[in-house]
Amino acid sequence: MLSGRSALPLHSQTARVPAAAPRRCVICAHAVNAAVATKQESRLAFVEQAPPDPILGVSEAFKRDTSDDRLNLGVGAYRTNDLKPYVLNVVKKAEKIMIESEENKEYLPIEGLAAFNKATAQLLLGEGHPAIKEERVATLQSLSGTGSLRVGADFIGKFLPGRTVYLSNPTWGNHKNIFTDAGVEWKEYRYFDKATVGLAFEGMLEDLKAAPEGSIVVLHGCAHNPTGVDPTREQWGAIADVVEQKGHMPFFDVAYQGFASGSLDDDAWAPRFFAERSIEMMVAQSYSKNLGLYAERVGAINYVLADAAAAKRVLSQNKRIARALYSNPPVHGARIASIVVGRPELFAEWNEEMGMMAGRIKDVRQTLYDELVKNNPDKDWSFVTRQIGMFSFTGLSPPQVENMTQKHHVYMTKDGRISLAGLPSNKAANLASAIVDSFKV
Ligand code: KET
Repeated sequence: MLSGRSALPLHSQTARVPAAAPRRCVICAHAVNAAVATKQESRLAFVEQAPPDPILGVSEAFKRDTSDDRLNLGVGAYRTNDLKPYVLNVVKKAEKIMIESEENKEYLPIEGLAAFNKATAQLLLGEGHPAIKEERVATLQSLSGTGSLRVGADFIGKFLPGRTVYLSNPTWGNHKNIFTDAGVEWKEYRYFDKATVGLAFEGMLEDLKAAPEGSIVVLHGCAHNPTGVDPTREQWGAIADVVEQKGHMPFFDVAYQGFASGSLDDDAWAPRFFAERSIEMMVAQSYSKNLGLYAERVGAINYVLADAAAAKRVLSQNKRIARALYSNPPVHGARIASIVVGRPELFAEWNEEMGMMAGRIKDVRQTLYDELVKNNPDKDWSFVTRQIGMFSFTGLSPPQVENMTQKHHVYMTKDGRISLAGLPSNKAANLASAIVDSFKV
C-alpha cells in the first residue's frame, strides 16, 4: 500500500484517540505523521452556513413538525383536496405511449427536443403566429422556469452588458438569486400598493419611465407571484407604451400559463399583446405547474425578435451558454409535453385537467374568504378573492407569520404569502381563525 519510499499509506485516516497516544492508521496501524493527524479542521471550515431558502426551506421546516394540524402553504405546488400530489392523467397517458414506443435515452441536441420547442413556442404565441412562421423566435429547451431564466440572465450578462434588470417589488424571491449569480445588476420597480392591496400602477409607470433606456424589465406573464395582482388589459397597454418609448426589453416569466385561469390563451394574453405590438422580448416558460411536471424540469427560454437572422444567431449563443451550464436538457418531461400538446385528444384533456386544478384553487379561495368574513366581518377581506393564481398575499407581517407557524402550525413564506394549492377545503375554517388571530399580534 506504500506509494513511493517516504510516502504514507494512502489510507492514513486516524482514529479519534487521546492526544497523548501515538497516532496510527486505523486500517494498518502504521504510525501517522503527527502534523497530518492533528489537523482536524477542513480547509473549507471558513464557509458559512447559507440561510434556508425562503420558499423551499419552509417545506423542510414543515417536515420537522409533528402536529396533526400542520399545514404546508409554503411552496406553490398543487395538491388534491386530500393533500396528495397530483400526477395528471394526460401525463400518465403520454408516459404509456413513450414506454410502448421504446424511446431511447440518447443525448438531446443542446437546444432540446425539436418537437417540444415547436410546441412550446406555439403555446406561448398561439398556433400559426407570424413570428413563428417567419422564424423570428429562438427557442431553447431548458431546465424548467428557473433554468430558462438563468440562461436568459447569462445571455443578458454576456450580450447586453451594463444593462440593468428591473424586477417588480415584490417578486418571486429566486429572481434576485438568478440575476445576482449571473452577475447582472438588478433594481426594483414599484408594483404592489399595500394601502389598496392592488397594483401600484402609477408608481410602476414612473419607475419604468425613470429607468435608463434599453433596460430589461422582468414581467410576470400572469398570476403575479407573490401578490396575485395582475395589471388589467388597459394597464398592460400603458406598460407596453412605456416599454416601447424607452426601448426597454421585456423579459416575461410565464410560470402559470393555463393554471391561473384554466385557459392557456387568457393566461398568455400579456406576452401575446407585446408580440402583437412587435416589441422584441424574452420569455421564460415553465411546465412545473400547468403539467404538474415539477421534478422533470421542463421549460424553455424564447426570444421573439424582429428578424430571423438575429434569432438564429441568438439561438447559437444560447446553445453556447447551455453547453457550459448543463450541456443539454433532460428528455423525459419534454417528450411528455410534446405528446400532450401534439395529440388533439390529449391536448383537450389537458385543458380540462388544468381547468379542474384552477377551479379547485378558486373554490378554496372562495371558501377561505367566506370563513374569514364569518370570523371577522369588520375587516375588508375582498383582496382574497380579487387575487388570482395559486397564492394569496395576506399582508401578514413577519412576526404575524411567526405566530401562524409557531402557534397554529401553518407553514408559509415570511412575506405573508400562502399557497392555496396546498389548502384542503375542510381546513379553510382553521386557517381563517389562525389568520384572524395572527393579525392581532
Ligand atoms: N417563476 C415564477 C414566477 C415562479 O413562481 C416559479 C416557481 C418559477 C418561475 C420556477 O419554477 P420552475 O419549477 O423552476 O419552473 N415558484 C414556486 C416554486 C419555487 O419557488 O421554486 C413558488 O414560488 O413556490
